Amino acid sequence: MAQFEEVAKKSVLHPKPDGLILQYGTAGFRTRARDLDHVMFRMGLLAALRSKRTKSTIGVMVTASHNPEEDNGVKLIDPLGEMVTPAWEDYATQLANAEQNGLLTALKDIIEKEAVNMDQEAFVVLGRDTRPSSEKLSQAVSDGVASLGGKSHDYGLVTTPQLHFMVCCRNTQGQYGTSTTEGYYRKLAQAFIQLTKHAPNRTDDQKHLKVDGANGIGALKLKEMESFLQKELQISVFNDGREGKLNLLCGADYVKVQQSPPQGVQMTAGERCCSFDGDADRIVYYYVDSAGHFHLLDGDKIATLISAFLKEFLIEAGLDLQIAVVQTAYANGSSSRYLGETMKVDVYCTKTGVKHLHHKAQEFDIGVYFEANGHGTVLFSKAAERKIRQLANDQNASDKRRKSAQILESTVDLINQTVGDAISDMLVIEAVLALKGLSIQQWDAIYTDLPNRQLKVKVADRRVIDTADAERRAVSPAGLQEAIDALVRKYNMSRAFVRPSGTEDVVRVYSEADTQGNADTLAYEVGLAVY
Ligand code: 16G
Ligand code: ZN
Repeated sequence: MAQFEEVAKKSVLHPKPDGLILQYGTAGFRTRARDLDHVMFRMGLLAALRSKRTKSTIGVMVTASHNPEEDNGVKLIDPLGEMVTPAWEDYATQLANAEQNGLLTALKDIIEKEAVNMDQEAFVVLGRDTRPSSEKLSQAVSDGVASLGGKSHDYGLVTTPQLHFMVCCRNTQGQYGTSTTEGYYRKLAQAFIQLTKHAPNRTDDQKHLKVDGANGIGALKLKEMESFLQKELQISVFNDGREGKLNLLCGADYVKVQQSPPQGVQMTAGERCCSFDGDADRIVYYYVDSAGHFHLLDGDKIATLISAFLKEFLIEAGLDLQIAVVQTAYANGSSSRYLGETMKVDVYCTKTGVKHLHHKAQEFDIGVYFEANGHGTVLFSKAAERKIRQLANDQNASDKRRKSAQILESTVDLINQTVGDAISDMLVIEAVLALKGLSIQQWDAIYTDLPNRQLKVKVADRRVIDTADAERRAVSPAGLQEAIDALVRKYNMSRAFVRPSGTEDVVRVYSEADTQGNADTLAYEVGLAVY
């Protein structure tokens, strides 16, 4: 077939280094940029097949998120803006690892297994982060799409969540929004302005926010968005990429893991600051107090703030909708306890990785999901959304109920339901703080984090570690969990677990305990037990 001839011809221009094996991991392929050209071409092929199979637009994002600038990566986005379905992750791995002379066989194998109609058209949208390698790699993706006769549209520099948004808009005939960056800014800004009308007396301090852009795409996009916000939020962007290196000593991952402020942000006591990661799908907040102590408000604090807000207005509106919070093993024990015992919402734990949380959150009327690292969003079921919108427009309802429903409706519009989104989450948080009249210190004081520590350990083969119970227990190698249990028993209010990373060749260790010293020692000891 002519199509396959074209693939054969073009693939020679994107050769696979012999013997290189890569895995479609937690969030796609991720490794040194120089090893990725063939993967990109092949992901173009796969995206074209997925598009034919689903008769929908598929997204391909070129980014390595919070990884160092020298790395890159790629992930596929399914029709409704969600992560590509697991069976296709396996195809991605097979296709990426086929040696050059086995590529067509691997491709035909997928076509056969999925009964892909090759006469169907394919349409793929592309996006990329600001890494120097991203443009060329993105070109390799579109070569792949074209060699199967597919068409593509390149959005160029966009945040990961913006591309998810575009895919969803395109496949829902514009119901979710307009599939341009301007459409995205307009939708979010309108919802934000609508929402903050319910907090008419915001001071200049409350309207001002400092953002660490991790020297990445988020900084660029925030500047583009500024005018749409009509001064309702005044953002000072630091680490905007003009000088510093992407993710180096800054960004959400750095701040969360180091538990210290990023370089390059001038902070004064009590001021609200936040950090995005390299592709702007994560956010954490923080401040320094008057004694100079650093306070981090991570994904768990964000989940608590947002779910408390939603719950309050659901009650005010008299809407009987079930709300649940989904977390991972990394969630601070204090947060899970507060959510369950004080706020009385259902709390669930899943494996690390957005797709797992997202999937679980879909089971509820309203599913709030956040990883402690700051990746998360809120999902509203179709029925929940319909009830909220109906009440918001119901002239027979009491003013109080209608107004509460209007607040919920604007919140729905402000949230990027396709995936965690630093820009959207930031606007939600800013609006909630404004409506509730909370300072960042008051938000922080809702509950107190247990001191905790994260470490990574290099081992010969991280795959020997197998986990169960949402990664909270190690089932192999034999004896490891017993060793961890014995260590944990030595400390008060303690907990620890290990898991193989899905994005780096390391084992991650997490601990928490009554004091920082104990959490540190426990993590260190568990690290030794793994080694
Ligand atoms: C990826 C995941 C993130 C997860 C992290 C864990 C997505 C979009 N991103 O960045 O959710 O927290 O991996 O990395 O799923 P690790 O497996 O190396 O600890
Ligand atoms: Zn990211």
